Amino acid sequence: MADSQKAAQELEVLIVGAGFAGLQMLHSSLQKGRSVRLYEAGSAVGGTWYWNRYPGARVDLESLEYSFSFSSEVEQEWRWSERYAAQPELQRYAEYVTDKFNLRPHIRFNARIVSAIFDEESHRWDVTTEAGEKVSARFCIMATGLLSAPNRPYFEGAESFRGLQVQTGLWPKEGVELEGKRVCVIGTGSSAVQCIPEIAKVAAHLTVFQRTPVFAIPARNAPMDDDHQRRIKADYAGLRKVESESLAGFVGLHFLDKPNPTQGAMEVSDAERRAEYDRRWAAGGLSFYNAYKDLLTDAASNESCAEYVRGKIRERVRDPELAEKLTPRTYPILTKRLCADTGYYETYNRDNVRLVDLRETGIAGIAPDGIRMQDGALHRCDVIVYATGFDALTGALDRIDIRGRGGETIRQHWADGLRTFAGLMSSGFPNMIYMNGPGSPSAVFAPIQLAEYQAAWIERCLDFMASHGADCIDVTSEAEEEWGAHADEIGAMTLLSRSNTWYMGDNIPGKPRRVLIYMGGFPAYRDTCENAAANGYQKFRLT
Ligand code: N01
Repeated sequence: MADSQKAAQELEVLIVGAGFAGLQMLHSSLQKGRSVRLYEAGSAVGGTWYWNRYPGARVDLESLEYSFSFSSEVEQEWRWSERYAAQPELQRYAEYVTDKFNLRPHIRFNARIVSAIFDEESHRWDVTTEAGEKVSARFCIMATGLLSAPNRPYFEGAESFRGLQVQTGLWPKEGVELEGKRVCVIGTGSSAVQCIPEIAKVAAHLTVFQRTPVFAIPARNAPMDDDHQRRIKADYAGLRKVESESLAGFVGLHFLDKPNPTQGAMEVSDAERRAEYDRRWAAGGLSFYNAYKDLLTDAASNESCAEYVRGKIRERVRDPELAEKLTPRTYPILTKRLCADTGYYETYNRDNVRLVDLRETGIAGIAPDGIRMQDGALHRCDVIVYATGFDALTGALDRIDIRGRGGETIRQHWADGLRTFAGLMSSGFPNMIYMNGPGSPSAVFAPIQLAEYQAAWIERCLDFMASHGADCIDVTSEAEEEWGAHADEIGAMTLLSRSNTWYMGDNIPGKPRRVLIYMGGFPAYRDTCENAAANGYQKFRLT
């Protein structure tokens, strides 16, 4: 290989993933003048919003909050058309940011990374794409997404199905013909809650297979009010400051006066509590998380909220028996990610929609013409939609053959449960840094804001290394242990473990159960990261 070609394949920074986190990292690395390239498995930018094109896909945080804050020009220039942007608009936004900062020449599309092997001599990562391209990088920044490794359970006979089988998280770019079709949807998580009402509108018949009912709150999406948008833009910095001091990174724009709750739900009178829930129900969206400070830690407080939402389900579904089947009773509200819905429960009032409760009879397998149940029933269909979720947080990383010191794979490293320091690095995997990674607050904090913070942290770290003549950074196993124990302790103070959820790894057979997200809130997380960097990165080994 000619020297110039070789140089082109030797990067300082290699980024994996062109979602919002990867784009942010690419932009900041370029600004620093680093030799950097981003590898993306898809053919365009957008990450989650590139892959999840199912009908009804839209963000569940308000777009004015779920957006980049690093550039006030971007904040002012981009006009959101709806309160919660839909997938196409979010992808356009990602494209706009990519072009505005001229990121495209630095991205390799259709280039899925399949392996990353650490060379202990050179302190570099040898990285290979699916097509066999090899590249060497000093640092690997894994912006691979927290919900990007789709989980598709296998049902016996699936290959015999004569119709079409699709997954919400890998929705075909060319779209799926659903008009007049008989459709089965498996799963009732956030993806299902969004696509079920849309599919029901066009399909001849829709059958939904529910294993666990969910709590959903009306999103109350609407065209963006221009005055509202103008008001927010007039003091975006103020909003971002409030967000960054909040536990969740978003406040809900109806609740700017109360970004962090100070009271417990049972500290107020029944009437006051009811009024607060009514206010949040009317405003729509996920602000229930912020209604009281103890909804995720106190069973009685949690139950007051759960019972409020159960009452609403009874109001929304006409048939009381059906309403009961759709009502969650076996786990605390908010411990599974709350869904923001648009007409989800009402969809079950339609004549062309049927709910199959898998607690009554399970799926036996897939026949050529539909889904066969253990009680012998056959649900005929033309299309099966798997809305069955993701191997969350760790899946996008451990599906890559990542080998650190001594050839240990990341899968081996996590065999008995997740091990990271602050969701940033794992011990024995030097110079590899995760964004929105497992063990960070990613799934319970605004992911764009977290990525912005992490990108800045990474840049400072790389600058520090350069100015101290270090080319290798590894987190100590003590720091990793300490963080894991702390995250477990905080997790155990919540009701999270009373629920089977991807937050705990429960949805993937064989995945070790350990809290995969940091529940201590962003301000505490940021302090940890800042302290770790203070005094010469004492929690790390620099060589
Ligand atoms: O996945 P999920 P998702 N047989 O894991 C069921 C974000 N998101 O893609 O609960 C039958 O929540 C499973 O049943 P159970 C958001 O953070 C956001 O919907 O395990 N059923 C469940 O009902 C969300 O939390 C938006 O008993 C099976 C469903 O499939 C996260 O992504 C939109 C099954 C999976 O639900 C994941 O949501 C979409 C089986 N073998 C997603 N296996 C926004 O609104 C699984 N299920 C922005």
